[in-house]
Amino acid sequence: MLRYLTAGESHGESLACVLEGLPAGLAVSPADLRRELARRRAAPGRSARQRKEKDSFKVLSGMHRGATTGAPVAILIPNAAAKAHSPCSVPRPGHADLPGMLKYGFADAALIRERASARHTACVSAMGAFALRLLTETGARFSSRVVRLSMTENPSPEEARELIARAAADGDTLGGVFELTCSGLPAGLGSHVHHDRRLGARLGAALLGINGIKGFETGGGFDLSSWKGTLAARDRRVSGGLDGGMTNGGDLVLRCAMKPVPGTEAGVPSFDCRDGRPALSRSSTSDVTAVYAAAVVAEHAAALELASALLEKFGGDTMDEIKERVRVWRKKTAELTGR
Ligand code: EPS
Repeated sequence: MLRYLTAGESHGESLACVLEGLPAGLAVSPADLRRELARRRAAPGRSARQRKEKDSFKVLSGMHRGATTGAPVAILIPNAAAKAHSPCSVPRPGHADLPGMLKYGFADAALIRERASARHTACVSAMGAFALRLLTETGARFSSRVVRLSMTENPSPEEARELIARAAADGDTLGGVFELTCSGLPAGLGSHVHHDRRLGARLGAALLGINGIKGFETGGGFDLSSWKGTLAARDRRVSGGLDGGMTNGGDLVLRCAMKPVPGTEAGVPSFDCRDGRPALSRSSTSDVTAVYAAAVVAEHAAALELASALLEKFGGDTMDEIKERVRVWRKKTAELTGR
């Protein structure tokens, strides 16, 4: 089993995370981490802050000569935009500000938003580089694509650029839908026996845990409700790689809907919690759209969950052991299914 924790505030000194449960002998290079962090940071639609953040990182533990040792991997990602605490008494509607202030008893929204920020997803991407490596070493391949940006289906890069530029000019933000595909996963990850062991539920929790994600589908998703059973049972796209909470050897297909970032430059009506008077909540640094970045983070969050499920199924303390067990399992399932 893999487990991890992240820590840090959006404009605090640094982000930190610990990933525990990796086997020994997983080769992960600084270039692997840099590539995954850059895919997230440089995605279309990001705020001006991303030109400042470099997402430089330091791996503090758990590695020796470019490979994991089996000990916890700790990573530090300093914030280039670190700054002194700046209190705010106007909660941003649609963000964690107000419920967080009520829950934790603060009159200062910054004490909530600093941690609720999606900045911490840089940690997910850094750790995701390890999980992706583990999965690709055992034969899996990931990809993601934005299938809707606001109202536009399958936007081309030019269409996306234009939509983003128009929304930025209006001081507005855009949501959308992205799709993840993971091919080459061995059959039998997850389990049918309990709700919290079903892989679809685990992946749903991982992806709905990413800031701004409001909808989650596997395979045919919501559209399936209008299909007839006789048709659905014959179409492999229906299951999206999961049957009964387990991988079935087909491509895993997941989709997420992301809301538009609710903090906008144009502003939305709110109130000042010092005196209850109406106030405008404006955000000049929001991402115009976080959908492209979230698709990358979702690959990483899903990879962490899938790597965990793979380690549960195959066990093993070294990559060599795991790879051998996966090889034997693939041979056995191929013989059983005739594929
Ligand atoms: C975020 C708001 C923006 C984004 C930030 C996520 O930052 P700021 O707090 O400076 O307005 O730039 O994303 C990142 C910094 C990042 O690296 O992803 C938010 O409120 O979620």
